[in-house]
Amino acid sequence: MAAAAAASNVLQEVSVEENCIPECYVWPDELVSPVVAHDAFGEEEIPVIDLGGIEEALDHHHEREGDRDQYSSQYLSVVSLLSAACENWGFFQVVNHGVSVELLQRVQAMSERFCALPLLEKRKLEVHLAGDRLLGYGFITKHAQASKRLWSEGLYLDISCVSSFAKTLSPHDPQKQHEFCETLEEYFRALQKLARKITHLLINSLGLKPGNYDTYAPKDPALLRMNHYPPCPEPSKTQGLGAHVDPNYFTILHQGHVGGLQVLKDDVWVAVRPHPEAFAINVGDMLQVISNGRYKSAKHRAVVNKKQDRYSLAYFAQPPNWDLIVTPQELLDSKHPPLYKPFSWKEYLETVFSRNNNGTGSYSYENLRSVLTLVYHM
Ligand SMILES: O=C(O)CCC(=O)C(=O)O
Repeated sequence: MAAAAAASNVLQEVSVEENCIPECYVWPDELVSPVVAHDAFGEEEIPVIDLGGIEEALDHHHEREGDRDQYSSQYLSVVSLLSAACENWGFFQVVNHGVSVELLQRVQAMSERFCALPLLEKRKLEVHLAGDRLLGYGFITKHAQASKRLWSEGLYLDISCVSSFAKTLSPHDPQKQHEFCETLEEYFRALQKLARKITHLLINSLGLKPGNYDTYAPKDPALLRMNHYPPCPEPSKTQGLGAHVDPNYFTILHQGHVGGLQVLKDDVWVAVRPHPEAFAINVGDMLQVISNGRYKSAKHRAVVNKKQDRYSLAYFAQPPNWDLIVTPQELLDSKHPPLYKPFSWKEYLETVFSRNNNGTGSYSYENLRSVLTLVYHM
C-alpha cells in the first residue's frame, strides 16, 4: 500500500490500484526479460577507478605531448584501467573524482524537493524542444514501445535555463530561486570539470595527442536530466528507463544509494552496485565513432523496485564541436579502416529522433538501439 500511495503521488496522471499497475505501464514480456531485480548484484561488477592523485598529471597534460615516460605510474595505471573498461564494458565507476559529497547531497535533496511538488507545479516547466535538445519536465516517452509508459519522471535542463526555471517555479520567493540556481550552477561547473578530466584520460587512452585537448573537449552546455523512479507495486512488469544507448559523447551518472542501473555485458544484464560517492560513466555513440568502434556505447536500463524512491542525475557530455563527427586520422591505418560514415551531430540527432518516432509519436526499441550500426556503419 505504501508503494502504491507513493507512486500515485508522483506518477499523478494515473490512479494506481493497490497491488497492480495500470495497463499503460505494463511492458511486453520480451522487452523486460530477463528480469533482474534492482539489488541483484552479482560477482561481476563494472570496474571502479580511483581518480585520486592524478591532478598533477592532468594539470600539465598539454606539456607532455603524449610522451608516456613523463607520466607517473599511477596516472598510466588509471589510463589503462579506463581503456580496458571502455573496451570491455563501455561503463566504469569513478571515485575520488573531485566533486564534493556535500554538493552531491545538496543536488540530490533539491531533486527530491522538485519531484515532491504537485504535478501542476512541475508542469509549469513543461518539456519542449530547444534547438537540438529537450528542456523541461516530463514523463519520458523516449524509450517507450508503442503506447507503453515508463515508470519514471524527469527534468531536463542545461546551465542556460536554470535561472528561468527558478523564476517559473518560485516567482515570489527570491531565496528559493537563489538556492535552485546556486546549487545547479555549482553542479554544472563541477561536472564540467570532471568531464574535462575524463576527456583528458580518454584522449590519452586512445593514443591521441594530449596537446590537442581543445579539439576533443565536449561542447558546452551539457544537458542534465534529473530522473525519479517512484516505488512500483509490480516492478518486474515495467521499466524505469527501457534498454537504450546514449547518442552523446559520454554520460556521467550519479545514482544515489538505491540500485536500479543495469548494464548489458555479453548479453547478460549486470546490476550496478550504487555507491553514493561515485559516478558511473558510460561511453556514448559519439565516443564509439571517435574511437572507431574500440570503445563500446553500452546498452543500459533502469529498473524499479517496490519500496524505495530512486533518484539519479545524468550529465550528458556533448560531442566536440566538429562539422563532421569522424574518427581522427591518427587512429586510422590500413589495419584500422574507418568503420563509420561521416555525419554531423545535428544530423545524427535528427536520424535518431526520426527513426525512433516511426511517424506514430511512439518510439521503437529496435530502432533506438541500432541507429549507429544500421545507418552509419560503412
Ligand atoms: O537512472 C539511471 O540509472 C539511468 C539513467 C539513464 O540511463 C539516462 O538518464 O539516460
